Amino acid sequence: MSRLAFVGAWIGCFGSPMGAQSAPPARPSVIVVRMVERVPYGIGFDPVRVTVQPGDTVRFVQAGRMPHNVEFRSVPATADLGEARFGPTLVSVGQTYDVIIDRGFPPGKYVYVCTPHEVLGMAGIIYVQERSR
Ligand SMILES: [Cu+2]
Repeated sequence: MSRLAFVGAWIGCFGSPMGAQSAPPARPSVIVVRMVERVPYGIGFDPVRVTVQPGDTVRFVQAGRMPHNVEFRSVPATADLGEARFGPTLVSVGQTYDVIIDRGFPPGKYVYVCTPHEVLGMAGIIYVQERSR
């Protein structure tokens, strides 16, 4: 906080219009989750857990050779994921699949799996926070 205040004051010295404003609202972020296969821990989502805010995008990136997808298994009762509940299968390296955290994703805990590899423990969690303003 003190560092931010210092920077703000420093910018203000140069007459920037930014200097007089309060902190800008947080902008939507893209959070990358890679689908990986590696030794010795096997296949999985990396990172396994991510925390996001409404408006963010969770971007799944195929980084392995096996087909992977994202199927939500345990979500808040008020969630309405629509087609995002069962995502497409990614087959080629670098292919991506975006899950946009829109109104269908109210704050809470979202557990998902890769359908063909669930038995191997390929699962992850998205925590959707309240918008922090
Ligand atoms: Cu998989």
